[in-house]
Amino acid sequence: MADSNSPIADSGRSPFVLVANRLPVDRKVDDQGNQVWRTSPGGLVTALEPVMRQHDGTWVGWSGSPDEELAPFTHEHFHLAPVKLSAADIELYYEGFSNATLWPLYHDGVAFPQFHRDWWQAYDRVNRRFAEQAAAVAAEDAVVWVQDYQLQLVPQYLRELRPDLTIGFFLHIPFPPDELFSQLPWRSEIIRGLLGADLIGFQTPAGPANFLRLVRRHLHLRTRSDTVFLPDGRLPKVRTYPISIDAQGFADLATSDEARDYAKKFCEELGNPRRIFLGVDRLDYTKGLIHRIRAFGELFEAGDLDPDHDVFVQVASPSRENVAEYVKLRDEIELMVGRINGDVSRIGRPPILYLHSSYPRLAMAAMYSVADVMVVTPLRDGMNLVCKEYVACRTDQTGALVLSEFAGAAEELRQAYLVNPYDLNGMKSTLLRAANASRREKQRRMRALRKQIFEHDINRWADTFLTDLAQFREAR
Ligand code: GDG
Repeated sequence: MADSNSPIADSGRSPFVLVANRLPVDRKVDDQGNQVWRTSPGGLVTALEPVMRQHDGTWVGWSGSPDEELAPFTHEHFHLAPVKLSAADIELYYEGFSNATLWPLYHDGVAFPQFHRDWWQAYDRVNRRFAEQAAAVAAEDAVVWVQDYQLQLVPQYLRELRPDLTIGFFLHIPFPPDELFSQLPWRSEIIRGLLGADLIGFQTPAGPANFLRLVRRHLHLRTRSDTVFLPDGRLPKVRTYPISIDAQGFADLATSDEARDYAKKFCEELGNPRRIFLGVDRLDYTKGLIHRIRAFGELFEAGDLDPDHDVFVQVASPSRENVAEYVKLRDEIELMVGRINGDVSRIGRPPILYLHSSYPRLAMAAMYSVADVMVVTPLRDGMNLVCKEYVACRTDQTGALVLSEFAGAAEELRQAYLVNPYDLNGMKSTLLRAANASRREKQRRMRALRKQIFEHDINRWADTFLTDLAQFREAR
């Protein structure tokens, strides 16, 4: 591939290895028509870049294309060690077990999790492959940090292959209670897989509590406080590390001239409404889009919101379009929005602007900076970064955040307008309360939210996790 890539450095072994389902790069076509790699935008990539640079780190992950055999290479500050996935692996391990078994099961079962033995076998096989690649690129006594629900067996396989390594694991989505998790036919295997790590991190305190209970119940192991006692003498720790965003980066983006221009045009195109309500989500059934749109439909139909002056903009970025539940959800949403707009709209002014599309980060920051009310109402969410990005972009301390109690972020963002998204009337009245609050009231809340987010940004999250992991390494 024609690119600035160079083969991986020296011995190809790194003292720091990150393992995630996807590599932090996407393939793009440049002006000359060549295929090149571009670093993907995103909080995790931004946060880990300095760590990767400082430790000459290697990132293990899938390139995003099926059946592609790629040798390790270097792009910008990242050494990349690709893991090959066949079309069948993608269907069974990724779309199947990861996104149609684990994803719904770990999100309160808001959609039915499907259990298929061949999906599990593929998950097991692919996890082993990721572990083998990590083992191949990790230097003696290296630190390896494994990310997320697609790779829960990697810590154990990696430990078997390389007992010298220090292994951390972080789960980005909720970890479910016993009552749900125990449905999983392979529940003990997953718990054992995770216990290969020295440190297991979750988004909220419910994670460690649920996990430790399962360890006692299914593996009959002793636990005390945040520690598991394993028969081989190892003592893995289980703790909470709420993830965050590059708060200053978002604030800078939102105040840039380009974002201000974009925001101005955006408002003009909307007809400069009195109030903008905004939702930004991946199109996912966990994000509560149906409940949210229904609430807005009722508010417009009842005249509580006025289509001449109020608009609800919903950005739904395309996601997992090969998974059946997601196709169904998209149809349902489009039917609902069409009905509401048909019933309520005036010519040229639909009350709900539904955008099934992805936008550049600059556009997102611009939209956040002009949204009077940000509506983040997932049915269950590990953390939710969108609400934190909104707060970071409110450099003038205005705006109101309506936030679901079931987002991990609600544990920290107590000054948001908290709602139960299943309680339609409660959600409607809170939306109106947030929209009609005095400027003073909104500023008081926003100031507190901003303090929290700027003091607990993504760098602090990564530093805290890696410092704890290094301590356990010393203690070993
Ligand atoms: C998982 C967990 C946890 C969305 N649309 C566009 C776009 N985005 C960006 C947002 C935000 C990110 O995607 C979404 O992050 P969330 O946290 O809201 O949700 P998940 O994707 O479900 O993430 C979640 C997270 O992992 C981290 O641990 O918080 O609970 O489910 O950054 O801005 N970005 C751009 N265009 C879009 O159209 N550029």
